[in-house]
Amino acid sequence: MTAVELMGAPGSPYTRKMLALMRYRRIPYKISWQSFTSPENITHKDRPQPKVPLLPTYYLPDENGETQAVTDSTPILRRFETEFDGRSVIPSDPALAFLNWLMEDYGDEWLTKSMFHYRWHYEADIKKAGSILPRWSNISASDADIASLSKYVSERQINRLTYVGSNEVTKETIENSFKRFLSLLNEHLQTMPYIFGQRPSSADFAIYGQLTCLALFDPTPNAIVAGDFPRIYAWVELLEDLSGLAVADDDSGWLNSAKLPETLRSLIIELATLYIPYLKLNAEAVLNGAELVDGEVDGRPYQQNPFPYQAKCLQWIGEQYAALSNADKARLAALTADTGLAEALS
Ligand SMILES: N[C@@H](CCC(=O)N[C@@H](CS)C(=O)NCC(=O)O)C(=O)O
Repeated sequence: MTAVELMGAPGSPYTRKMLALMRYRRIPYKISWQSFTSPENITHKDRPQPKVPLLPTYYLPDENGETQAVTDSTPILRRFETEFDGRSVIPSDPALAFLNWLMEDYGDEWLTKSMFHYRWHYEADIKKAGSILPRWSNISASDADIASLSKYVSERQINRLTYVGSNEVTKETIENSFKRFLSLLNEHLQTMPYIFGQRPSSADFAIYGQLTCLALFDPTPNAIVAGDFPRIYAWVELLEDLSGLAVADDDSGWLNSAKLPETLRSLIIELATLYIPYLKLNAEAVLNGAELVDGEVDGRPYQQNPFPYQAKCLQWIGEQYAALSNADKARLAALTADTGLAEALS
């Protein structure tokens, strides 16, 4: 089997999401530890460039066999579902697959606000990230060279806090939601080892990706996770390499979708009352060409720059929902009754 090629960095939560996914799925890969912020981005200068420079960047054949640089973990991992057999990360029941899509999106698009906020807001986190991130793609660089790169990377990322939505207005909302999410996941992991049962789904890998930063690396959130949620810390380390995990060849291992555990329903409430309302607020601002997303999220004032990509995320959620059969929609409604999901999706 030829190896899938990509460029990424250990400090990138989406790179970590995909590396853990490929290990679990036993997809051979070849990675170059680079980032677009490395001025000496030598390895990939001569390669096709992606439309939007993001990590990870994959180099995959298009329909004519031409190598293209592609980004965005969500569609790429679904492409892998069709190209590589076995060990699927998408629940076989369409209603669960829809909930999995939502949870994956929450990890990628909302939990990442905590990741970026904690990394680039507090002094201790800025200092650690600034000194280590540039070394991951330049391990033999001199300390003097790293010092200038540290400054460059830190200033660049701190300037981007505004796009992610971390500011004085949203700080408390982001931090409260992070701690609440940890409590909910902590409860859920006491009923089963993964979000959708006895085997990992793409939502687990998305959440894991963000938590590699939050739980394992950045000192402020690391203290919260390791101190108050040691189960989650342990879970993140386990997800890193599931290549040896035994999973059945058939569809078994997904939770029984006749009835969702209460701990999963609590996580769905978070999607319905925080995440989807946030996506709607952002999409409205994008649609109206507003200069600012300005409203309320989680009962508190919320402001950030409009984020067109996340307006697309809402559209994709709508398309996923629309693609469900009427019977699956009815089952989903029954499974998630009283969570607020039906209202959020309307
Ligand atoms: N939706 C994308 C998001 C990828 C992304 O935002 N990657 C970050 C790094 S973790 C990035 O490359 N940001 C731009 C930059 O750092 O220049 C995915 O799922 O892959």
